[in-house]
Amino acid sequence: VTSTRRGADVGTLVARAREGDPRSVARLISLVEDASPALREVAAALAPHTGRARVIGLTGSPGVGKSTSTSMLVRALRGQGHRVGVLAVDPSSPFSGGALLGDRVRMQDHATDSGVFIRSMASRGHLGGLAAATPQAVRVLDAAGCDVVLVETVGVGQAEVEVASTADTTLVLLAPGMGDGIQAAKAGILEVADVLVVNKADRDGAEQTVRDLKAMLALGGRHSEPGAWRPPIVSTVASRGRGVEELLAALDKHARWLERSGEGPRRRLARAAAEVEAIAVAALRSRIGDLHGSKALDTLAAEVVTGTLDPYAAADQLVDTLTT
Ligand SMILES: Nc1nc2c(ncn2[C@@H]2O[C@H](COP(=O)(O)OP(=O)(O)O)[C@@H](O)[C@H]2O)c(=O)[nH]1
Ligand SMILES: [Mg+2]
Repeated sequence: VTSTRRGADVGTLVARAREGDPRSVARLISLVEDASPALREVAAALAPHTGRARVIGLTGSPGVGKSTSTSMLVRALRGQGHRVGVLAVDPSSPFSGGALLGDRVRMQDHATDSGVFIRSMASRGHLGGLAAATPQAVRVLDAAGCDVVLVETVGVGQAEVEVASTADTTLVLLAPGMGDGIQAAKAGILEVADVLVVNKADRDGAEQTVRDLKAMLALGGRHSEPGAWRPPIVSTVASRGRGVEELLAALDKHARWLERSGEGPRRRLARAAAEVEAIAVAALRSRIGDLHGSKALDTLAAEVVTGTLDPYAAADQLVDTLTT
């Protein structure tokens, strides 16, 4: 048994996490986030207890209201009796404690609620970064008995694609007057959206944003294929809890569609495959790292220099030595 830095062994931590002990949950997330030497043992101990949580991703530009919406959803889901986990994945702004979600006061309600786990993820040098650490953290929350895990990710670059590959259902948030509709289309985030949320519906231009989105959805893409899910557009005022019923209804509808269409199991399979692939590629990369400057590589390089070997054949030989 690998002991973790602060004493308790992995088996004990997982057992305590499953009883809902927040400190053990936090400790396990730190272990997977730091890619601790105990990572493999943690992953093995969690595996039998995972696969039940529903993962909902929230993505969108900074300031659109992801954290406020997350808080709104936490409250509503707690009201339905669900245990909820929250992961805020934002490499640009590491949060701490009570400041995690936008609305400090409201989150303090959640802070004393044992049915809610909230954690911010920073890329603490994890092999493969946040993309690799996030699914492991989701597993911890899943094993800890969370019925729903909300993953908030800032929508820049590849982040929205990553959250989509982690989530069962992806919410894409937009707000009026941010030029978001057009940006969304450009970035292709409409393609990853299962539910489109126009937040800040109390602001001018919200109806126009909804119309823009409808027009863009009508243009085609994967949503227009036969039998495809057509993402509903839900208007919310997250700061006042408005629209939460409609949002929950849209989430429920999508959950039912995922099961009925077989897309749910397909997504989970694709997610696991991507996870295994990423870990395998990282392992191969680290082996190649070991080879850098090694005799095997130098010998092959010398043959390429003299023309005895072409670089493709040399690479094939190198790959063979790595995988056998
Ligand atoms: N007017 C208005 N402001 C909102 C609404 N939702 C969130 N906000 C405010 O928008 C700001 C950014 O919200 P936040 O949830 O931190 O955005 P995030 O960066 O996407 O997580 C905060 O000041 C919120 O109080 C809304 O529906 N209407
Ligand atoms: Mg936020």
